[in-house]
Amino acid sequence: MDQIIIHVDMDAFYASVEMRDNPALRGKPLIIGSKPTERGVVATCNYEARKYGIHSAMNIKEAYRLCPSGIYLHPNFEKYKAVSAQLNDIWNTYASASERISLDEAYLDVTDQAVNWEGARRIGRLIKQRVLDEVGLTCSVGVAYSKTAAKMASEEKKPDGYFEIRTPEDFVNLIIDRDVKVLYTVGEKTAEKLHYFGINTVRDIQLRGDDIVKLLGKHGRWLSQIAYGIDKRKVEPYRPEDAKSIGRELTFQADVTDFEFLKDVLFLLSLSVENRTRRVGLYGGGVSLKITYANMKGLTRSRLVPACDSAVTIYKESVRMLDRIEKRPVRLIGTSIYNLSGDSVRQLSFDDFLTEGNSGERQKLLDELQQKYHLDFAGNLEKIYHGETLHRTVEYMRKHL
Ligand code: DCP
Ligand code: MG
Repeated sequence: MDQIIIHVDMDAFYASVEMRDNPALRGKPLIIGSKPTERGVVATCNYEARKYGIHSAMNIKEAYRLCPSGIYLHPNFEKYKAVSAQLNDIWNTYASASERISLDEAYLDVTDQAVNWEGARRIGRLIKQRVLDEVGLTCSVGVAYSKTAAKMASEEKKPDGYFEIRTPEDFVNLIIDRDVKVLYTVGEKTAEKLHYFGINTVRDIQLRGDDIVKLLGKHGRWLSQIAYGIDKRKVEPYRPEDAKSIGRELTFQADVTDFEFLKDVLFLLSLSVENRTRRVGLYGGGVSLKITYANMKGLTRSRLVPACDSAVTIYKESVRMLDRIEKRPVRLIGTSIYNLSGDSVRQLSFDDFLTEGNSGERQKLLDELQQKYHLDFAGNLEKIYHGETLHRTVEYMRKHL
């Protein structure tokens, strides 16, 4: 055995923190995200609410239709970040390398500390116990020979789960007849494509390796490896705040000369950056704008800002920089935040992400955008955050200028 990896993932994270701190919420369907009267989505919900079919990223109106008796709360990011820091302190004790994926999830390389599988089991159990005793929350732990298998294992017995996958054979036996979506990196889009070509299960991927490489290229090669349980990736000691920046950029199908349109695009890009930044619980100390002109000449501009994770700020700062550059046809535009840190000396209270200082403005900008281009995001903003949909939306907007 080359490595022993633990994947730990909190159960219904935001919702569990709220239930921990307010016993009155326990045992009832609890949905964290927007309120039913607002526009927005479900960030997460507790397991009682999941029985009604509610899940992350669902339109809040749809959630309300499924469960009008549920309790709907705004998220409290500051609190989740503090809890996340506590969790990391516990996890990291047992790992030679720890890779934070989001506020509630990490890979731990425990090869050295564990020595063998019995040792790994002790560590896995200990982590669960300490998280419960010291933080008052449950988590699910997967112990395995690879990252993919460890993630699979932690999901296998959720919530409050514990599961081991010691060998590639065990991994393959577990998933061979499951839908391709079970594999890490197979999202809705890829699954749809594979299904279309009659590749439905992991077994089909094994059998049709060549087709899959033809169909998906490099991603296909990865999938045909992972279908046999082969994953040599190491746990990369990484904290999201070590990343240099979080950004989003977009190349247009045809060059853009209308700078007002560019501003609208910047708002969508800013929403996407905001989403990613909040998911990892960080703030930016600066905003930067990137442009590539039609003649391939590029430029970037940056400005320092107070701890920032909001789309409105990213947008406004980017627009301010855009106003000051030469107006020539643009081929690519991007915005990002940099100088990332986990701490904020906040003037704004984040108790509630929709009553946040500029949330009225955020909604106003969204409404204007929708009217101008005859769009209806109603709860579908989550989709915009993914590159492909963002790209399609922007091209649609351009045609409806
Ligand atoms: N989150 C979010 N938007 C999403 C998905 C997740 O804001 N589309 C937030 C809320 C979650 C947290 O990230 O509490 C962790 O995400 P997970 O996918 O791990 O979901 P949970 O921890 O809530 O539930 P599970 O028990 O399935 O892990
Ligand atoms: Mg989780």
